Amino acid sequence: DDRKIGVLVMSYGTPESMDDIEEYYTHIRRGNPPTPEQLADLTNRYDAIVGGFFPLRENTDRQVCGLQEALDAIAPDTYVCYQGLKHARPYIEDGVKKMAEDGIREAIGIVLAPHYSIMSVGSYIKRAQESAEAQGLKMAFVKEYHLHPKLIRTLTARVQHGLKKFGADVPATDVKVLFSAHSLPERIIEMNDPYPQQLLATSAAVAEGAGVTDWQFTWQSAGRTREPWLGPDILDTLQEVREKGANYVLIAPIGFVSDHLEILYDVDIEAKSVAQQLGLKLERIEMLNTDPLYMETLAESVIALQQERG
Ligand code: FEC
Repeated sequence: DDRKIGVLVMSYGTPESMDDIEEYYTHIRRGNPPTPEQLADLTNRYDAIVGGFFPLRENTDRQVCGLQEALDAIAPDTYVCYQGLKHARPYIEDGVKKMAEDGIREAIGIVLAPHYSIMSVGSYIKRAQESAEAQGLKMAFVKEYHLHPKLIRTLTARVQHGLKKFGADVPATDVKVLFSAHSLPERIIEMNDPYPQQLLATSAAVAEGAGVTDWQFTWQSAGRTREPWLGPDILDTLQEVREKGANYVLIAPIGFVSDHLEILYDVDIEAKSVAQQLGLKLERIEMLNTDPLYMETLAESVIALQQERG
């Protein structure tokens, strides 16, 4: 239906099966195949979380359906959602092509990541924009939604719920809250990238909403490359807060919106095991996945941009 407005929902992407890990990893590494050791290491991490099942794929599918429903509830028969992944099929370019084939002339792009960095959301947008131009499609993009009131509200509720995970005899004031997000190479700082500031703004708003005063922000999941990445890394932060006397830590990975490798392995297995060695009790907030307030955040961001466009 060419009167409908396309919505390209973009997400990181995950392999379809264990056999696809090499192709996926090669794509992330911009065409450079991983060494056998690197491939084995990544395969082992997927094995450890799921053993042949990739939760991000299903979660992204559900989020796209959830956004479609949220859009239909606010503006029936107006928007139609498509999926485009950064590192797996259907790629961003496949999603744009599909919209064009379906006769869509005008579309909005949005990424399933709330904070803008030129190296993250910026690169999704660049690829979508280039392909839209090639297909003769008019596209506009939601760049960020990290302070949308409904996003803050649902993250706040999740932190409040998380604070109770330590049991009735542990008062919330005894818990150190660590907000986290995916690290990026340090050179984004020289580019004046808004990513670190936006992450701090979300953290501060959620901490305030939840009445948390003892919190800090830390990075996680830094890439395995030679250049320096933004720190402090979560594993070092755990050690530091332990040395300063913390007994209970709640991780709030506000830079992510789904259960996937960076949560189920990097936090739930790796960080938990370091915490255990340090004698720290560690819990984490539940990820958003298809949280209705998150779906409304996305839908309202899309609609606001479309209205602005006129
Ligand atoms: O569950 C899954 O299958 C996918 C989990 C996953 C998510 C994710 C999110 C982000 N990444 C970001 C940046 C980078 C940069 C590099 C990089 C490398 C990897 C590797 C894997 C991986 N990332 Fe990722 N990322 C996920 C998975 N990421 C696997 C490769 C092995 C490794 O280093 O661990 C470095 C690329 C290079 O080598 O040059 C940079 C950012 C996000 C959060 C925003 C978003 O979702 O787009 C930023 C989920």
